Amino acid sequence: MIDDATPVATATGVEEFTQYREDYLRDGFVVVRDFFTGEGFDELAGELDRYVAEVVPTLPDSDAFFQDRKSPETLKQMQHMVDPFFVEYGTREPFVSLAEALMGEPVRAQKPEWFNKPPGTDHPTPPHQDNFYINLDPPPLTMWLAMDPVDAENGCLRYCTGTHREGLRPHARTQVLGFSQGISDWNKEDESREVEVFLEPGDLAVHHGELIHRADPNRTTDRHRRAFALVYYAGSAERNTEAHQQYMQQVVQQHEGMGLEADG
Ligand SMILES: O=C(O)CCC(=O)C(=O)O
Repeated sequence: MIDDATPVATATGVEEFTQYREDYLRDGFVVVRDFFTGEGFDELAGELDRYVAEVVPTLPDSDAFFQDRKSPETLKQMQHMVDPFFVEYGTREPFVSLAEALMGEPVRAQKPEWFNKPPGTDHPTPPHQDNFYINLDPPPLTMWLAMDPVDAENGCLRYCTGTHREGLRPHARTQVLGFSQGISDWNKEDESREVEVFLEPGDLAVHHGELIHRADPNRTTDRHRRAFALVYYAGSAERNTEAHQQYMQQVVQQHEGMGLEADG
């Protein structure tokens, strides 16, 4: 059973985005410039600020990750955002139409996530494949909307082109909160296939759930690297529940090892 996504959503503008499907299927990612700008972007940015100020202080440790819990400005990740504004955000246009165009069938949306690399923090994103965490067939896709300018200095995403066509790689436990598992046989050839994804606010990167990706730490002293993320499941997707339970146990073990309070 899949209980962590909306029911299959209605999309009304799929044709506008079918042009991106060929590149997505070949490379495992696409970048759509100026995807979400203007009033929609400003509203989202304002709601994210409100969520950070008002909701995050009420969340359990397992739903909002800090580099240093005692310093609110080091907030680096929000999981499965739960208030009324966000809970069904993934059913909105233009996100849901792009998801359906890329997936080739109607989709379901997970609750949104938010990723930051606060300035001056040593917080790399280990190489991983999202479907090692999510365990769906067919694999999901992730949309990553830049809320700040993103470049090599502040920790842009790095996509390993074409790796989504080669299956899941072995993962092992990491010390990075929020990314409990990383690829354990990461090598020079993977690195040679990497594409750096530089984005401006409102640009969107979308990656296939089995595309290998990672990001360096933010090496700047004054620039955040915030992104709003939506994960979509194919309407027909089935979960490998055994693999998923195993992954969830690994997350719990990581959180316990780091002294985090459990959710619920
Ligand atoms: O923001 C990051 O550094 C990583 C995000 C990521 O791995 C994802 O959205 O799948």
